[in-house]
Amino acid sequence: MSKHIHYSVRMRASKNSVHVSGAEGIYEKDDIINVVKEYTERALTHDKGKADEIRLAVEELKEKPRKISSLPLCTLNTKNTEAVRKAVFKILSTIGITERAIEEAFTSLNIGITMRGAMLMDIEGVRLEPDLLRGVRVTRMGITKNADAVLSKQLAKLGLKNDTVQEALILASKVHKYPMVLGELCISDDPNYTTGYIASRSFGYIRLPHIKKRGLPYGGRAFFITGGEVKELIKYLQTTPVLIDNIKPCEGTLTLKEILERKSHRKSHSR
Ligand code: WAQ
Ligand code: MG
Repeated sequence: MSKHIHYSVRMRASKNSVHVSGAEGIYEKDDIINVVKEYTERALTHDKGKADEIRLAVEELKEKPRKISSLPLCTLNTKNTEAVRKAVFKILSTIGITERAIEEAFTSLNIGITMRGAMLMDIEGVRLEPDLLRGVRVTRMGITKNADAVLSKQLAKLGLKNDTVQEALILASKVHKYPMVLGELCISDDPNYTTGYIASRSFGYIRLPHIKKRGLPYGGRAFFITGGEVKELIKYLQTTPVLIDNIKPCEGTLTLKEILERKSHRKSHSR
């Protein structure tokens, strides 16, 4: 099985030159035709309007995808943007990200400009990505059929059966496999999608309901980075193929206290 050649399949759709939808994954040859069909259908029936241009890329991967587990997932019981801010400061500061950096990330994500990729920020809030307008795009990630079935089932149990959660979890799981990445803050650019997340290796993927007010058409991602070679990190994010083949637990809603206690447990176990 593992000797099979893998392919990266990516789709980007736009209408009047404005991005409307995108999707990507890593697949074996026999699945390519169905995936291309599925992605094309998705682009033609998107909420933001029918695409007038669909770009598809199918590329043989020269490198064998690295197999990883997903981050564990849970949802914080936040009721409004203020509660989200408080929780984000609390959680991210326990993993060494300064308040200044967190403040900087929130400010940059609320200016109203949507970047194509993510900001890279050191723990003091200094931006490290070479192209400050575009950011860094994470690509070449996917999930195996088996893991996808397990994840869909777990998310369905939580009432979370949607592509948005699944795709964000796959992306974050790739990103946080890289030791230089300490944490992440993400806000969707979809005006109707008001749940964001923070992610880190120690806390996993924490969904944050009400991270933004409904109607705001912008969002973004900030990756908080600690010492190391930024060029190598960018290369990993953009080109190293990563395939999720194992799903860590997906849980329901937790309080901030429960989440913070959990980290200290994990830490003491791993010592
Ligand atoms: N690499 C880096 N940054 C990206 C990428 C990528 N592949 N895709 C999107 N971004 C940046 C870009 O600035 C977008 O504007 C921003 O992130 C948000 O992207 O569990 O849908 O695709 O319910 O709008 C969170 C799900 C959904 C929370 C996030 O992001 C949950 C989402 P979107
Ligand atoms: Mg979006």
